[in-house]
Amino acid sequence: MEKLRIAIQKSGRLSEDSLSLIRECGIKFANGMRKLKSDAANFPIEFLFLRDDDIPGYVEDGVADIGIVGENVAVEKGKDVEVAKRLGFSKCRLSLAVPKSAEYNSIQDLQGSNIATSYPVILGQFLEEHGVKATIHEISGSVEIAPSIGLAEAVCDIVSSGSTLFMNGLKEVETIFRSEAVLIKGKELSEEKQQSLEKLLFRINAVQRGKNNKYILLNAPEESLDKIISILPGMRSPTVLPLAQKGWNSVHSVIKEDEFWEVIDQLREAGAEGILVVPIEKMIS
Ligand code: PRT
Ligand code: ZN
Repeated sequence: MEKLRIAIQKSGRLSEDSLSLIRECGIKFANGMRKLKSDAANFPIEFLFLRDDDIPGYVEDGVADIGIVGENVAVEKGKDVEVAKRLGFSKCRLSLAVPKSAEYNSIQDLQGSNIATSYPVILGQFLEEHGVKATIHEISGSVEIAPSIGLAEAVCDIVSSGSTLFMNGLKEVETIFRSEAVLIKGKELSEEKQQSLEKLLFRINAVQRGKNNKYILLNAPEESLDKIISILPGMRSPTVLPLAQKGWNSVHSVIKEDEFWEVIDQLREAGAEGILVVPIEKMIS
């Protein structure tokens, strides 16, 4: 069978989460990260380990069929690839920052300035949309030092915690792009490869849904059973099993991770006891 080729960052911020996701999809492979290529034992897929900057180009050219990169890189490279799935990890933002002491009221303050960045395309688009004319200095690393060495009055760089900007005496003034890891695909895949991709996406969805939901078990006194059931959203409706102790039932359901604390409070108020919340490994819709 023709193997689906996936490009993954060789070593960097995306590598570990990309490989964990593949593993959570039940795909077994030799963790030969030092190698350029690797095979899977139980899925028609082949791994290419590359620098993230090269991944969109390789996917466009068909050297790889799919790849995992930061959306910032996918957009900046401007290659003919499409996002097949947002993956929810490596979240960060691309922001403009200026020295702490600089006065900043709006983007118009950057008219005529010099801005250092590794993202000239995304920045250029943003400046154009806002009618700002500035000189973009493209540098490939350590963008945050540009103001202190006199290269630029502002920088446009990836921010996650904000501590790099802070340590370099800069303040974040505009967020111009929000990013997360994405699975990109080339325009044309053979039918066999497309089928493997769909199989992979089905598994990724099941893993993501599992992460976004929790399995909940609780004991409910007979008199508040209806109330408790009405609080639980559930996939269909909760499972209710009688306990050995008369007048009590065990109720099982699934709740969304982000609704979880609110629902727990309501359940306790309604008389639920012995509440257990357990992770779900995979959830098939
Ligand atoms: O070697 P290779 O070219 O493959 O890797 P790379 O060094 O170009 O990329 P890498 O591994 O640093 O980042 C890969 C992707 O991770 C990026 O394209 C982003 O999509 C995402 N990501 C998430 C980040 C960050 N968080 C991040 N914090 N990429 C970079 N940073 C850097 C940023 O450039 C800045 O220097 O971390 C610093 C800011 O972090 P805070 O926490 O101090 O704000
Ligand atoms: Zn890179």
